[in-house]
Amino acid sequence: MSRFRYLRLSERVEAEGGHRWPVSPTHLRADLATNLSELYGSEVPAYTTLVEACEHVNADVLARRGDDAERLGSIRRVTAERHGAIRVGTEAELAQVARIFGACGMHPVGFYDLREATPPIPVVSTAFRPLAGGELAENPFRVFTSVLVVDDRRFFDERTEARLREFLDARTLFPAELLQLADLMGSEGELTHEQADRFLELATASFALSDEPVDRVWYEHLEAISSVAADIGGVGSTHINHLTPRVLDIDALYARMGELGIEMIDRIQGPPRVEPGEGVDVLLRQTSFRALAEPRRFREPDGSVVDAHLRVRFGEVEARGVALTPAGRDLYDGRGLRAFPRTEEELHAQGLAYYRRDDQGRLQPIVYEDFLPKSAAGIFASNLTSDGTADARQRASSRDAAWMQEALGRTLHDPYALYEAERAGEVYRFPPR
Ligand code: OOG
Ligand code: NI
Repeated sequence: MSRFRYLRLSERVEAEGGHRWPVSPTHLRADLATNLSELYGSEVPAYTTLVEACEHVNADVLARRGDDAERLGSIRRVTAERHGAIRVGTEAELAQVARIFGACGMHPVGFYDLREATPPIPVVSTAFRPLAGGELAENPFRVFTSVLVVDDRRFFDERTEARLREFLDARTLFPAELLQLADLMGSEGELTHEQADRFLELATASFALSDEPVDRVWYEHLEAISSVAADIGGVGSTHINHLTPRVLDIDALYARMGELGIEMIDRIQGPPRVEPGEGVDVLLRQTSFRALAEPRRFREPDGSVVDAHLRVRFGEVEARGVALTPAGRDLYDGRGLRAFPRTEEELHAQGLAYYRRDDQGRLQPIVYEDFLPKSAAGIFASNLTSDGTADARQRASSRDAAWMQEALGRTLHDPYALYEAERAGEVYRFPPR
């Protein structure tokens, strides 16, 4: 990790003329996103190529389409926009993640069950993100966060479950000082610069790829079941699995990455391309480059440590469209884009997508701020070394939004309630738990 140097707030403050205002959650979120981007770029060089290619494509789209290019977010927002993906093992770890991201004004939204994806993955997930339009405009950093379902018998037999629990309960992902600083932000609503620096240093380090040796036999046992399970339960720390920039024309980006010699998966996931004037971009489109072989150290049964490689982390890019209402989403899930009207006026009139009217009565789209992991299951699939093994005859363990909220120890927000409040121009209020 020697090449990585995290950005100190105090250095930036000096560059800004020496003001030392307290640090807000919004500020902390923007700085965490920047730091994680620096970190991930130092670990995965192709990520930096991807970010540069996105900036290039975005500049082209802006030059070509003018103001229209910014209807789904200002170029400032889109340039800084990232989503991360992390994976943890236990409810306790998930609750800690909620405290850390909570300090950055990122709250859990939505419940996703990846066990229903093809191939099935033994995790359930939520996404931590800002809730209000103004916060999203400032910096929309979001992190898709998955937790392993250790007691799902379709994946893990009793013995593996017991060993997983033992392994996971014995590890510490986040230092106590980081959690204390997170709670301080929670209660005070601000941190001093020194506290914020320390928070960023500890938080960023918690998501770095560790060079601690991985137990070969245990890792391979889990990998045969699911490589995501191995990535979570086979290693002693967590890390950013991918960090995804946003692009305004994902087809152009896909072509450009090919020209740069970076091998992409064979397609773009999500809704098909819509030509300008022939329809409306909805939800989320994503594509990725294949997982890279990264150096990792393994401990062999005889105790020796050897250098080897693992392919678990991949590069992903996304393009976002308008958010669909529940009716719009049902239509999309059932019949795809073919069934959709072609204009924003019609989408709005039929109650299929979320729009607001501006001062001049023009429709303004409300951006889709969430995820489509089932459509992105292709991204998982194309990056797994194997589909793993799941025995469909075994008992599934029940996991739902109520379970997730309990594990998080805080309100789990419903994405539709957030879009609805945004459309109505209301301030979204935290629902009682
Ligand atoms: C998360 C996969 C979901 C997306 O963009 O849909 C996701 C993971 O790989 O852990 O990031
Ligand atoms: Ni992703």
